[in-house]
Amino acid sequence: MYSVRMRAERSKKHISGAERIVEEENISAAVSMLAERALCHERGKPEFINISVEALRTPIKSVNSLPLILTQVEDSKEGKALARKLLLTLKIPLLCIEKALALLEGGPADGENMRGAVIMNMLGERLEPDKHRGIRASRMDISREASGELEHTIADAGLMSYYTYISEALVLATKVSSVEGTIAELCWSDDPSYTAGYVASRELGYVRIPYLKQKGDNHGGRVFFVNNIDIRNYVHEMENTPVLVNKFGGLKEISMDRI
Ligand code: WAQ
Ligand code: MG
Repeated sequence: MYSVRMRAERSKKHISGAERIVEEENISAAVSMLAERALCHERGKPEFINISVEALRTPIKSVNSLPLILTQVEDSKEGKALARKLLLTLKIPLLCIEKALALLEGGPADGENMRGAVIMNMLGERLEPDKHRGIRASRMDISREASGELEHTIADAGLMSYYTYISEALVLATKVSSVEGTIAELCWSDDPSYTAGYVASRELGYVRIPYLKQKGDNHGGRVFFVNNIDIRNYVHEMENTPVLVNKFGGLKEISMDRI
């Protein structure tokens, strides 16, 4: 199997990134699909596109996706209130939660978006070695069967127009939560038209929140909340261990009296 990865930049600023894990005969289709993605992004035309293809030499971890939990909120204020509650339920200290929200609101790389994620410990300290780039979860994908199951569920929920966003984010969050030491992840998109985000964790699943920012806001990002990690091992596993989602974890409801 091969890892095919794309990232696009303009004026040294991150525009988009995406990746697949494919068999040899599907490499060229994946490359052209990713090139197309890079060229038609709402954040702008890239001046630099990097697409890499690499044979995977480590065994692929096959996992079930996190369960998907759909929530409804009126606006980003309500969305953030829900995200705070979920993170508190997961025992993330309020100080860390507020710091993470403020970072994503203002652009965690000195006012710009990062290419990767912030790693935050339970003291609110940022552990990612490069505060501009951040850490990228990488080498992950979803099998055709699992994406078929996910597609059914998303279609039934009337969310088909967001399918690519949801599928890619669910795969990423599943990989992130599978790395030992991750307690939770907070994310919202940096695409100005896309207001949705999520709080993901092994304990509660992928809780999708339709509004975490206002339309038109081009800030976004990810924070991985961690406890007791060795940063080098953590980053190594996040970037390198190949993960394939082979089964969709299903649509779940969350009992709101827990949060
Ligand atoms: N690893 C770590 N951080 C990443 C990665 C990665 N592979 N890819 C993106 N990021 C960070 C980076 O800082 C981006 O600026 C930020 O996340 C947002 O990336 O409807 O679209 O690709 O359920 O814009 C979530 C909601 C959508 C989906 C997330 O993220 C839904 C999204 P984007
Ligand atoms: Mg984006």
